[in-house]
Amino acid sequence: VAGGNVGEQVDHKIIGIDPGAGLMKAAENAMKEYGLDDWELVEGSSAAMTAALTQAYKEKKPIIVTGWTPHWMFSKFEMKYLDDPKGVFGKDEQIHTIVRKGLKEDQPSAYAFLDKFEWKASDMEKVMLDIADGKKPEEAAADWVKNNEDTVNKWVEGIQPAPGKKLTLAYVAWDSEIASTNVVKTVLEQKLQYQVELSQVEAGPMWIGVSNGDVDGMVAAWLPTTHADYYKKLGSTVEDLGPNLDGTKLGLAVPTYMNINSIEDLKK
Ligand code: PBE
Repeated sequence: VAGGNVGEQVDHKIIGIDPGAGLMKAAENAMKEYGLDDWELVEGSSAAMTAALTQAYKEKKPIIVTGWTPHWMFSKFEMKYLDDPKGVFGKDEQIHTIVRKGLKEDQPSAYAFLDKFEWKASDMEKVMLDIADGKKPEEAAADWVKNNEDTVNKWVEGIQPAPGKKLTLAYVAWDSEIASTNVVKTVLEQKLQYQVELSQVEAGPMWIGVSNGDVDGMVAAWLPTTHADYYKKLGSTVEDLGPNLDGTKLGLAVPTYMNINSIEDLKK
């Protein structure tokens, strides 16, 4: 590891993701709260962030990224969250399923399944890890569905298939949501005979799409904190089907070979 303080080592950069992510707003708040005035939060994408992390990790170089759980980075790499004594990144929250108003009447089968869909962080991580290891998202999702027949059958128990009916789901290219959305698509297609189209968009358009009915739903709403702004604006125009996953976390993450433990250490 290079000399100098941690700021100098990483050129005062925190590697962020797409600007629409709630995580980016949280990271900006953290920089304000901890007085990191001369630091820069680098915008990019989920994929660019993990590429930078993978490269730095290989060379044992210092790097600070915006991180979240569930995420494969914590199983592929030895990583730690920096302590957040001011609690800027919030507490554990849930990922919710959100659908457009009227879906219940138009597409009762899809609605019933989406309402039932719920899994564990470890399930999502398995799919994410397979994708990180090179499987195509559809392939990783299909494998997970095959290996979890009991769980999947419980989700669709008693629901009438809807052969050929079309459904559109929005998602953002966050690794976690690539995994969940592909699993939901696979179940809708394999078990309920839907024809599902996935629409990859930014976070704002994802929420707006469900709100104005351009898309039928999404399984990517992090609440109550991360997507609080979107929910405040659009929550009353959509239907919230509640949590599909519990136990998430957001923060600044670093490889454990870095000699810092807290966001406060970035000031030094
Ligand atoms: N994330 C992953 C998203 C939600 C899912 C934490 C990067 C966000 O920050 O909005």
